[in-house]
Amino acid sequence: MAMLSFERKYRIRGGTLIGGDLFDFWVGPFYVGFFGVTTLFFSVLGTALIVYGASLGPTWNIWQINIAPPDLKYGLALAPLKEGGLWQIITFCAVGAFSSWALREVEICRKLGIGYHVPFAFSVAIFAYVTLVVIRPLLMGAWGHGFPYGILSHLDWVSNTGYQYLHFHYNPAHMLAVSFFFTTTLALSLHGALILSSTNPGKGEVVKTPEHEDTFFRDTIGYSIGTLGIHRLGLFLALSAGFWSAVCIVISGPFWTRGWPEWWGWWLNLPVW
Ligand code: BCL
Ligand code: BCL
Ligand code: BPH
Ligand code: UQ8
Repeated sequence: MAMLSFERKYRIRGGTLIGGDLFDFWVGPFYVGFFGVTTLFFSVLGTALIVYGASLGPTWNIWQINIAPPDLKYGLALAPLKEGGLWQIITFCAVGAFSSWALREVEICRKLGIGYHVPFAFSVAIFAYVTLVVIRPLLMGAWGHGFPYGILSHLDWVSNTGYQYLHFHYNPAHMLAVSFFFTTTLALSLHGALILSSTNPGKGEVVKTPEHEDTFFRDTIGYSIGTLGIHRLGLFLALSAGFWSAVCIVISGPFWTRGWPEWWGWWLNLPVW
């Protein structure tokens, strides 16, 4: 693949965390690196095992394919391949692939001399996934508490797990997570719209400045958080959404085993009513 002139400037040696120069090269647009190789290894193996699991039946219907975790009776032990063992190996591959992907991002940041913000943010998503399939099952004593790998079956798991706690909306950490997801979308819609409004003018008009952007919000709501500030806020909102999601599920079971509506008893029991 032909290189753009700026790519020649940034495609420099070094910055690797492991392996020195060994995998320090690009294939087409992709940086490889040691962690590119491990990403590819875990991704191909994990995906192949999903396809193998599907081939065991009962269906090739893409919506219905399901790789279930082991029965609860296996606890934290390894299960036979066809009774959840596949799910266990796929989970291992998935954690390996996602962590490798994050570390490959770190190496790319080091080469470019930029901050680690993106891999840090991705690690919050990985943390949410690991909470679902490793931390919570460990705390509850069985791999069977992880979610099944299937397009529809994982939705069944969410619904069933929700109703197990009678009314998941009453989970206070779930409330925070949901509110942060909504706020993130509000912030991105304002930001996307504001940037386009000033930098994508009609034919014959000039591009406006950050002053215009600030002024729009001062005129509208009396305050502008600023051009750097909105990115800090956006990152904070998105990571809070992911973080409180992990919290809301890890406390369901290991910390609170009854219905979530009951948790609000502390409020009703305040001596002030
Ligand atoms: Mg889910 C929906 C993947 C965890 C609740 N979920 C989806 C679908 C997609 C998916 C099939 C759209 C997601 C999306 O746009 O995301 N979910 C998915 C993955 C994980 C996961 C890969 C994971 O942790 C590894 N989901 C969970 C956990 C619940 C959960 C257990 C809380 C987060 N998910 C729900 C609910 C819904 C989904 C509720 C839906 O309504 C929706 C759906 O339509 O389901 C049928 C944003 C990300 C992107 C836009 C980036 C692109 C991601 C692509 C689309 C992912 C493809 C996954 C592919 C089919 C998986 C196989 C990988 C191969 C083997 C390599
Ligand atoms: Mg709820 C969880 C919103 C109703 C039961 N619920 C969540 C949270 C989120 C949410 C706060 C999921 C986001 C998340 O964890 O992302 N719920 C939500 C909303 C409503 C709602 C807005 C609503 O009513 C308007 N929930 C209900 C009802 C219950 C209920 C009341 C069911 C009856 N809800 C549950 C349960 C759970 C949630 C149970 C959870 O477990 C879940 C949660 O908090 O999980 C932590 C985090 C993101 C991830 C886990 C994705 C990780 C992605 C990984 C790292 C990368 C994947 C790569 C992929 C494979 C690559 C594909 C290949 C490429 C495309 C090439
Ligand atoms: O590269 C990226 O983006 C382009 C990284 C990424 C990120 C990043 C990246 O830098 C960041 C900052 C985030 N995600 C952030 C977040 C949010 C909060 C912090 C959070 C809401 C979120 N990501 C969510 C999600 C979801 C949801 C909601 O479900 C999905 C599906 C994703 N993120 C997906 C992705 C990918 C597009 C990308 C990314 N987020 C990471 C790509 C990657 O890791 O590639 C290496 C791995 C593979 C190519 C395949 C691995 C295959 C496995 C071995 C087998 C499959 C197992 C799986 C468990 C089966 C699941 C079946 C489902 C039907 C349930
Ligand atoms: C055939 C093959 C794969 C060979 C590989 C060869 C090899 C040995 C490679 C090793 C390295 C390796 C492991 C490569 C893996 C290659 C694979 C499999 C890649 C998968 C890629 C992947 C995960 C794709 C998912 C794409 C997707 C659906 C993303 C969803 C997120 C969204 C919505 C992205 C679209 C917008 C975008 C591009 C944003 C980026 C961006 C941001 C955020 C920004 O702020 C900004 O402004 C400053 C930009 O402009 C500069 C942006 O572009």
